Amino acid sequence: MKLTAKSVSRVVLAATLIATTTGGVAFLATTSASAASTLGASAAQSGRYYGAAVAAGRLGDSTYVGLLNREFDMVTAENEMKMDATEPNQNQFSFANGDRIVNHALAQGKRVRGHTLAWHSQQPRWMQGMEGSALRSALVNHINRVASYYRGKIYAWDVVNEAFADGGSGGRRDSNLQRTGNDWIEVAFRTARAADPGAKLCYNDYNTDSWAAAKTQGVYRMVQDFKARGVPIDCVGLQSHFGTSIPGDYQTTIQRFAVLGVDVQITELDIAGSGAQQADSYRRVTQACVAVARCTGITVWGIRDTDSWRYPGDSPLLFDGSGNKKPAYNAVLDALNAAGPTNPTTTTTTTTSTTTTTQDPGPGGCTATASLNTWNGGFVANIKVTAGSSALNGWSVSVSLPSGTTVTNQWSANRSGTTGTVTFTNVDYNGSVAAGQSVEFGFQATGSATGLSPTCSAR
Ligand code: 9MR
Repeated sequence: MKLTAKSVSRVVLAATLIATTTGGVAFLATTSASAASTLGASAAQSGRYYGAAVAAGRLGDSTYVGLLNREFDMVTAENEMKMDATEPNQNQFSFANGDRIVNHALAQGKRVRGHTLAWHSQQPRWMQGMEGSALRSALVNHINRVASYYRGKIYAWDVVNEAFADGGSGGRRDSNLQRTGNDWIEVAFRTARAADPGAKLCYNDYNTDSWAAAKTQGVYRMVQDFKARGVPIDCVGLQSHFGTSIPGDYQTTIQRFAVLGVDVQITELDIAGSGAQQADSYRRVTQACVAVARCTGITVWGIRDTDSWRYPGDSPLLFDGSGNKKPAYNAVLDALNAAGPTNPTTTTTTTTSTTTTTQDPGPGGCTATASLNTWNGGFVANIKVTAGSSALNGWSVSVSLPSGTTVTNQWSANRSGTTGTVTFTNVDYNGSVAAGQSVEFGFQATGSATGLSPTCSAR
């Protein structure tokens, strides 16, 4: 989205949206009645996060960094991890500015949302001129390299940003990426999953806040389709760049996406206005999120008004230019505290998967079950290893693969073999499993998963 008066007014007219992601595992509050005094701590009481977009160029500003360190527990790079920033020349990668933000966040115990692996905008010049299969390959390479580089450090990636058209069509936006074929989005998600299996994978867009909007419906149909076909998607980001009002059906939008089995995250929140009106709008957004278990966090798109992409036309954030709390800040804090301490409901994964239980876990034994995300030509298998009635001090899982199937990578396990019977064993941190407890590992393969049936034994 470009910063123009037109786009901001369009947001004012059209927007309402929220998004969240959940890990399914919430943080437990340590007290039941005390109100927390920072955004991050108050959100954590209900298992959520409160984040901000951060610019590397402001990390030398002590007021800015003071607010960041004190108030927020999730960080998004405002521009530094986009395609133009990370691959300025084809196959030459540049992570210095992204690293400044990621390293600051991790050193402060904060988590990071990755933004963004694929977008029609802010492409490097070399990519802008590409099309067809060359562009598709460049896209896959970009996602592979960037997501692999940051592997293990990212809570959730905005894998694809703003791929749907504005207006009433509910269809895709025209772009060089879209013209490589309608499957480009699912290819992007599968590539990201393989490169960083531990990150949640989100689709992120604006003006998808109102349930009544055609654009919202288009994104909803895509997520529904992805879930039905096992395309890996974990979350939907509602950017939520708002005018002074919030769509009346915003919570409905959040709820409807959540029911599809994805987390919802509010990813780029900012709201025009001032004083009590702005505070009320921020309160309503916060309340809409905390009302839905799978709305797992909120990120504001900047810290002080003067840091906002919308300044000076709007003063849409929670702190004024001097770093003072605005009425909107207090409204958000109160709404977050009113929500806690409760945990977002632990969620069940509803991917299109087959689960096969093998062997009975006797004393000293174990079971292995496989959940599959399959596509034409490959699959990801997540394997759950469960100890029987006594603890394990090491485990080994064998999988017989159909002819023509080849393992390409694995995580949280060692592997021997790539075809035929492939054996996975625990790594140093997941070999000890208490009686009845489980650990998980996974692998990706090309070929078919037909008949995949893991067997587990203790080592
Ligand atoms: O806030 C970002 C601004 O500094 C950049 O100039 C702009 C370039 O497109 O991107 C802004 O962030 C956008 C985000 O990456 C995607 N959603 C819309 C945001 C505001 O335009």
